[in-house]
Amino acid sequence: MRILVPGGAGFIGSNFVHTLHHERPSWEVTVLDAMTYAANPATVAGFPTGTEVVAGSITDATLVDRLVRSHEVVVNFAAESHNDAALASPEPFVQTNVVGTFTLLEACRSHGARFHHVSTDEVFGDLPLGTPEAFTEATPLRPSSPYSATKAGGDVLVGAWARSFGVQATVSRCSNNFGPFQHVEKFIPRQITTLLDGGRPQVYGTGANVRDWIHVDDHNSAVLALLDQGVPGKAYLIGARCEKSNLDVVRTLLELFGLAPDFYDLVADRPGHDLRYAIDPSLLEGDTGWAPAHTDFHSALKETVDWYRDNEQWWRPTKAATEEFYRSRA
Ligand code: NAD
Ligand code: TDX
Repeated sequence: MRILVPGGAGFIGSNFVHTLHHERPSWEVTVLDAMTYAANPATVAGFPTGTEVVAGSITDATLVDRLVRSHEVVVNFAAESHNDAALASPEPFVQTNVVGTFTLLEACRSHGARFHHVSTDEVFGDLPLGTPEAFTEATPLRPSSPYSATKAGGDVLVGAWARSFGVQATVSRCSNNFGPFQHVEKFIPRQITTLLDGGRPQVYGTGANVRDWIHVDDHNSAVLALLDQGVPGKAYLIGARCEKSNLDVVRTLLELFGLAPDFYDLVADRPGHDLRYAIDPSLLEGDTGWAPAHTDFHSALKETVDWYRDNEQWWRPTKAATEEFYRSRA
């Protein structure tokens, strides 16, 4: 099997490359990645021997067509992925998340490739705080941010290409991921690396916003299950039933660092900040038998802290520019 992994140099895609190496050792893996600021050359340097890496954009129709022609399966992780970056400059999000998805779909249509598109629960907008309500496959798309609107745009293209053109395509919408190789702009790695530098975590608003956390390896095991068992034309939710407020997460980190529970700063809120995400993963569990392996959030978070402590050479080159981005927006 030859598999093309657009976005394979980013956080979730690079972990997927390692998952493939362990779970599907005979598969030939090609990564296509534009190597934006979000990709780390050290991630690529650590890929298993035999992984082919092509530098290029999913918006480049000629390149994408040539690559898809020689692969049976495409799993797309390529995206502009950061909400705060989309608020500062939305144009690349439209290009990559909408036009790039279109470009991949057209190539899959031409060459009959199986397509799996990795998306996010943020396409549903948000839920109220303090209710038991959760997103299901029946929840309507109601994106509230520039990032999630462009992800929803890509998702609906996939559904239309499956129905109208018969492309063998599935979509998965996952909750917030954490684990190794995540860019320090994101909430958990930002706070871990700030704490490693002796600084105080920076929490937006009151810290009451809730995210539903999943370890990146559990996300990727679900993607593999859907590649095998997903029904073309369907969109599935992936989540591990692990809702936490941002303050809960920060307090767990402070405990892991042996610091006082009030060692953090409340800072200006994100404009339009979604209140709460929560996933009901029953359909995925029922259809595929998938279950998450990292069910103890505290110990999975500790392992993630240890990874950043042990891999400073991986994140250090991006830390100062990331904090400068946040300072410039304050
Ligand atoms: P990331 O920003 O870490 O990685 C994205 C990768 O895509 C980077 O390597 C980047 O260089 C590459 N890329 C960007 N534009 C490209 C282009 N035009 N052509 C080719 N490559 C390009 O993001 P991530 O966190 O790994 O997210 C991957 C996917 O998973 C995204 O679609 C995101 O919406 C989705 N997702 C992420 C999370 C999360 O918590 N991180 C949760 C649910 C869904
Ligand atoms: O410094 C911070 N302080 C803070 O309070 C940062 C960076 C974030 N936050 C808050 C905002 C969110 O409520 O933490 C929460 C998580 O923030 P992000 O890591 O930026 O993630 P989020 O906006 O929830 O989106 C993430 O999950 C869904 C990914 O970045 C998306 O790619 C994915 O689709």
